[in-house]
Amino acid sequence: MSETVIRAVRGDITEITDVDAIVNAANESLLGGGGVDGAIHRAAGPKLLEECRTLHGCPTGEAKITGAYGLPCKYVIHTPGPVWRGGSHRERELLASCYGSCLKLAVENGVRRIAFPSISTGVYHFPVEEAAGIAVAVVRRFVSEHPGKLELAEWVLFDDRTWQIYRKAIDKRTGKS
Ligand code: AR6
Repeated sequence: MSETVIRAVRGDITEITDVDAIVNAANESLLGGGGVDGAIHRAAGPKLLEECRTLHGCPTGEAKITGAYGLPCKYVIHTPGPVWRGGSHRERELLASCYGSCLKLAVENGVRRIAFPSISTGVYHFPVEEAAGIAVAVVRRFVSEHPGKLELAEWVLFDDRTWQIYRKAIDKRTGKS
């Protein structure tokens, strides 16, 4: 059984062509917004919003799946991350739950290659180092508990600083640095 590749790449998640699903850092309405959510809806086209309207929102920490329409993948997995409010409002637990919910939905739908953005670290202000540590830990645990299910789990990071932080979090856990 080949091992799951876990990596961080720099780029625009709407342009990733070699995955089955991309994850959207959404809000509870699932009706679009700014940041990566806005970019995903723009690239997918209006049919994505039409499908999202049928879902009636999603609680923070959970996830829902839709088609990808104009995007070069099969599915979009939407997850509202927690807004950072100082760290004592279950933010860490909710962020971990976002990653866990997305991964569970992914394998239930036969997704073998998945790309995440940096959930909650934009307008929701979750500190990036901590978010990266949580994200990498949840993905690693899931992969070890579901061997052979995923070929690739990656983060596609828009800016250089965020990319470097996720790279470090991944390297730390593989003992590379
Ligand atoms: N590809 C990859 N990453 C991106 C892209 C892109 N095309 N565009 C932005 N990012 P944010 P959040 C990065 O604010 O903090 C929306 O309005 C961005 O640089 O998009 O979870 C939703 O509707 C940052 O590193 O998501 C919600 O209301 C990361 O994506 C709210 O924002 C996440 O930033 C969610 O806030």
